[in-house]
Amino acid sequence: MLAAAFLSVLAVMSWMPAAHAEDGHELWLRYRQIETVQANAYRADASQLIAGQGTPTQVAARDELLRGLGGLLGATLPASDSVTRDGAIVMGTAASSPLIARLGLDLDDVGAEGYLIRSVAIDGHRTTVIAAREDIGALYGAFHFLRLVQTGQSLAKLDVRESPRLKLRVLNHWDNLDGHVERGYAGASIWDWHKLPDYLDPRYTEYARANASLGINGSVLNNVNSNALSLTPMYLQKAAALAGVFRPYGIRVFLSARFSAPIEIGGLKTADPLDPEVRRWWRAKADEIYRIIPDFGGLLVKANSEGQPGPQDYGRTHAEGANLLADALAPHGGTVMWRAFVYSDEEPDDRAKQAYTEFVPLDGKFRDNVLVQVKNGAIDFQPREPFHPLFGAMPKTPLMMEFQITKEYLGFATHLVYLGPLYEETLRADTYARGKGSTVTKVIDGSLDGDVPGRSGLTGMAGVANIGADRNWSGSHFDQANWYAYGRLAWNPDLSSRAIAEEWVRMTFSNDERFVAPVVGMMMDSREAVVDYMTPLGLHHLMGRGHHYGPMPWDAGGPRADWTPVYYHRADKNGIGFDRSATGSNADAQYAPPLAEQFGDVERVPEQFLLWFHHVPWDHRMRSGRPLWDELVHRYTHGVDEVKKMRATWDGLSAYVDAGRHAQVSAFLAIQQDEAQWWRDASIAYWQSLNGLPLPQGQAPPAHTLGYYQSLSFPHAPGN
Ligand code: GCW
Repeated sequence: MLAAAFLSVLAVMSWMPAAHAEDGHELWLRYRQIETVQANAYRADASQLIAGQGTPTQVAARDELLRGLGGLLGATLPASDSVTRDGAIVMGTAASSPLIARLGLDLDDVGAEGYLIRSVAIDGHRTTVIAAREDIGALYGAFHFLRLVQTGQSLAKLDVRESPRLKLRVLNHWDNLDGHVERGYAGASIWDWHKLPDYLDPRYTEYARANASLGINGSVLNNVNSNALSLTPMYLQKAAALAGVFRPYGIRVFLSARFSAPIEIGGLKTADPLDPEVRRWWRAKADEIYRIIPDFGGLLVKANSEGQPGPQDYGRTHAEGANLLADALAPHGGTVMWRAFVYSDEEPDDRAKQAYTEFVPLDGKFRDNVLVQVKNGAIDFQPREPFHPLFGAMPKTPLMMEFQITKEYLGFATHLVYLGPLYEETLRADTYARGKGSTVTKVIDGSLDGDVPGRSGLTGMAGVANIGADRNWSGSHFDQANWYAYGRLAWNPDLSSRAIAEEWVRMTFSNDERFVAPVVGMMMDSREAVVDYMTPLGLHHLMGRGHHYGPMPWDAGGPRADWTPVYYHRADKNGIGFDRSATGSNADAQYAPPLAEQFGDVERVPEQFLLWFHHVPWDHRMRSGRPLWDELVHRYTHGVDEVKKMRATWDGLSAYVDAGRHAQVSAFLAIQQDEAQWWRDASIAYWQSLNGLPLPQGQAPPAHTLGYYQSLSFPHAPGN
């Protein structure tokens, strides 16, 4: 029987057509049939499935294994109640599976979301057990097991024990109720608010599956620049419908709250956090939300930042504002994620300093169910920033990391930039807050200060989503890798970005080593390339005003100085860079002493942050021996050359990718090359207009005059 099935599979495979064009919709969960010899080997370790279907989550886990293994191995996995042959897979919890209960596995310390995957013998048969304490752990284990097959790993002698390091692993959607996505480059919002709650687009389930495959367990549905309407009954019903779709996949729904909602939708005269009416209003609102969405996750708030209302409008602090909402949510177990992305509307202090200045004095003043959500750097998701000085500076307050997955400042959807190395660089940065080894990861996972008396055990990571209605979800095939890397790092911040890239490439494209190695290489080099062609050596915030598309280092004027590039580069005929040392804004003093000293010393600062922390003359001697000006030009050119290399690499790989995806990536790389050249040339033309210096030997002049670059305008650039 088996042999016959095997032969028929071979027969099917022999006339399988060559790779069809794919549109990327299936993400990393493609489950395409793997090569025959390997599939046969796997079939010996995946010969039957014993798994419950008593709850929606159990059904999801079981369906995923059947779908995944069915696709990968090209054969339907028989489902059964008992282990009758070698290669059985038993999945579940002690409650859902008598077999797992019987094994008495030690599941005590895997937690509610963790799992074990073990090779064991059951009734004399080689068996793989995917066991968890809760159904959701088994679902996560199912995805892990599939990943092993998708990435070509052995299933013999498995001994995996996994649990997430962070409790909240959430996506922040900057999606407006009208379907526009702020900083979205993948089309409109996937939430069809108008048709919700009655019509549930199948995409919602696909979204939930994809996120669950990474362990993402929360979704903030609406933009932090929020509309109070999202808290009205009509929109809560719509959010509840999404919560219902996500629930089996372990994903809870959160909403961004507008601080002035009591006025706008509550008819009150004030939103003062200490006003008894306002407190009553929020408590009633929380009760109402939980009546509609019983497992609602909580509220995310952007307050007193970029014109958003907040507690400071009433002379109150961020802590008083956060605690207002925290008190309302606490009886229901909800969490407040209060953003630290703030900079004063009036005070012209160095913008890099303002979050620290406002938040450090509030350490210890937040309720237990508040997380302060801090962007990775102090300015704004630039291609490279030093880690935010708040990390390590608020030992009594759990801080949550906010990464940006959408590439607002990194070339939108058309530049191939893998963000894994950016995330990893931040997470591994040493804050020196409690001596050497006080990494940002230890700050956010609570291991650095978790034992500070009175501190809550909340931990979390947020990623600003790059998801939209485009068929490929993220606007480009390679941008899917950034969603993937974010999710994997939120589960385990110690994973290496290279290992994650490799996993993703294998699952998304091919296990062929001739493809995997060069593509992983491209991805790993891509982040440094974008730093070089856009903002080398610590330069930052030099992009077009408002839409943030393309270079505009000359831009000045307008409502606020700290929205303009000239504020950040401070270049003139003598030099360039923002002096954040003791002779300047002294922002470096916000870091722990050993780092503050290093950053503040122009001789010791890492060169990648030179112009972030120092204003130096154009002939400042670099470690390469070149003067700064030559080094800058060299870096710009190097960035462009890296893109040319990526193009050449990708062009040579068409044999390993379906034509559809290959062609789109090729076209986007061509756009990236043009735009990298544009960034280089426009930047060089502008700096030369200030410093009057000649180009170093062998460096090509900009293709156009400065006037040409300055004449370009993009009123309809996306995401604005
Ligand atoms: O990155 C900047 C963006 C704004 C965004 C803001 C924030 C949601 O340009 O579009 O607003 O940061 O993070 O609040």
